[in-house]
Amino acid sequence: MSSLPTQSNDPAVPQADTFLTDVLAGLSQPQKQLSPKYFYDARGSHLFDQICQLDEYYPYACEMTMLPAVAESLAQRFRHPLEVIEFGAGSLHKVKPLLDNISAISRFIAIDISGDHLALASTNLKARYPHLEVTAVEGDFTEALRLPASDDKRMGFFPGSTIGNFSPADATHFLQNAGQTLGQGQYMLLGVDTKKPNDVLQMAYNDSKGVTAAFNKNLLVRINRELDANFQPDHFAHRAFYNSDLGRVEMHLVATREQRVDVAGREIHFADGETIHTENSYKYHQNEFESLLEKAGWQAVEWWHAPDRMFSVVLAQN
Ligand code: AVI
Repeated sequence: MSSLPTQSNDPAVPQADTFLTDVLAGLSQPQKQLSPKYFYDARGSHLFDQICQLDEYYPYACEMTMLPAVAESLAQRFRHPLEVIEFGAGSLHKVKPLLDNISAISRFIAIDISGDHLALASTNLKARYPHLEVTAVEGDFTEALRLPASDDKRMGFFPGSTIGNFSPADATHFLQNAGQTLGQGQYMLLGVDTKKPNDVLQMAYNDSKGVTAAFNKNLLVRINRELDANFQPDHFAHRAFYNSDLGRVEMHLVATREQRVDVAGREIHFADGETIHTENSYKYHQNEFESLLEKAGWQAVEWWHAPDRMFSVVLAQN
């Protein structure tokens, strides 16, 4: 199987009509909502990379600081050829500490919904690690996928606390599917964001430069471009807050006036102050996340924690 270019893992790739159906269904709910998976067009992926460089957005820096030590400890555990499969791979920054420290890694398979972004990132990765076999798969990593056959051990890699963007039920479903994709007796390395004081979360999701606000509003720009809609992004405001009852940061787009928007010929009404719920970012205690893993057929094998437990990484086996 050739390592490049990006290949499409058919039914999983979101088609324009799926996007339209999802958007119309989401905007027809009493609490309007849009899936955060649609944030990541080219501009959205770029804005997310910028978020990761912000001082206020601690998850990226915490995890990047932890990963070399995590990788050194994994290098002791994995001494035979190991395939690493990254789910929702994005810019492929996070895998570099693994590639730099775990010599057993024989092949890297990157799965992401944003094909163009992934193809470019894979080409750059291949240039930096010329001996590594790199396969880029454009697809919906939340579904079970068919990987190229192999006898090597496999370790799924799901960093960045992206698992927090799923509801606990969807996270369980994702972990079950990942278990099917990887096979029995395989491993999964996950970044998990932890519960912490409200003000830290408040700053992380309401950054002073307004990058998170631009990331949130870009969803409307994307809908305008791809679905023939006429949202006026300036008529919406970014809102993010920690919902302590549900243990999650919520992001919304708030209509700053009453308005009507046309989406592919369908008129959507917004009352002044009405919101579109665009993202949840769940935060977990270690025991809560272990229960989630167990429900999905995984066992935590080893945990690593950033200072003050600002962020955690866990290795699980199924
Ligand atoms: C990708 N994901 C883990 C990010 C998060 O923190 O939930 C997305 C994000 N949303 C706002 N800032 C970052």
